[in-house]
Amino acid sequence: MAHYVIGDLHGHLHDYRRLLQDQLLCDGADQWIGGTHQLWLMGDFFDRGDMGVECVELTMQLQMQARAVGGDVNAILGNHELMLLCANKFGEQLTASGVSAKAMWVRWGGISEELARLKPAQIHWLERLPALQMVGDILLLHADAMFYVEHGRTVDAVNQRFFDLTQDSDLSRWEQILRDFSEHEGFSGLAMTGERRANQILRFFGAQQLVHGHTPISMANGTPAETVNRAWTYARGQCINVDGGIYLGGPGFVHELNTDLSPVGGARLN
Ligand SMILES: [Mn+2]
Repeated sequence: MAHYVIGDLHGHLHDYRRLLQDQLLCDGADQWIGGTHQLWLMGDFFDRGDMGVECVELTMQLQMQARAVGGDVNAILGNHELMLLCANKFGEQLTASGVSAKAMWVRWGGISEELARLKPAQIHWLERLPALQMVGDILLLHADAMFYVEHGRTVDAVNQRFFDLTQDSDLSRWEQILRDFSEHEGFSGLAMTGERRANQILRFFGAQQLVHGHTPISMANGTPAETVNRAWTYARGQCINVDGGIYLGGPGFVHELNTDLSPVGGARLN
C-alpha cells in the first residue's frame, strides 16, 4: 500500500483526471481503481481555474469508492477553501478593508459561478477538512508557513481550531486567519532561517519531514513552470514542496510519500 499526494489543483479538473489515470488510481469513467492505496489532496481545489467544484465532487466520489475497498482519499484544507467558505458564509458583508467578503475572494481569484454551483454536502465536507495531517512521521500541511503553531499545541488541537473557525460568525476572525494563511516560503527564504523554522515546526508537532503545497515550485526555486514534473525537496531534506503550479502551465505530478523515514539527519538547528 502506497501513500500518494497531489498538489494544488486550482480548478484544473482535466489535469486532475490525467494525473489520477496515469497513476492508475482512477479509470476513464472516474472510478477508483487504486485498491488499498491512499491518496491525499493538498488543498486549493478552487480559484484561478473554473472547475474547482468538480474537482471536489470527484474527490468526494473517489473517497467513497476507495473506502469501500479498503483504500482512502482525503484532503487537507487550503487557504482557497477557507476563502471560498468565507465568501459563501458572509457574502456581501463588509470586511475591515471595506470590500465585501465575496469581493475579497474574487480579488484572490475566486470565480462567482463556482459559488452558485457549490452544494451543501460539499460545504459540509470542506468545513471538516483537517488543516494538518500526520502520515507516519510526515506532516502534511497546505502552506509553507509557521502560523499553524499559533493555533494549537497538537495536530488535533489545530484541526479543531480550524473547524471552530468555519462555524464562527465573526468575519474579523476569518480575515485574520486568511491573512496569516497567505504567508509563503516560511521554510526557504534567507540562508539558515528557513531551515531553522522547518526544524522548529517539525519538532513542535513531532514530525520528521513536512510536505506542503501553496507555493508553486517554479516560484520557489526558479524552475520554468512547464518543466516541473516532480516534487522539490529542500531545507536539508526536511521539506517537500508538491505544488507543481498547474495553474501556471505545469503538467503536475503524483508524489509518493516515503513513510519509511530515518530521523532528520545532521546536527539539530537551534
Ligand atoms: Mn494556497
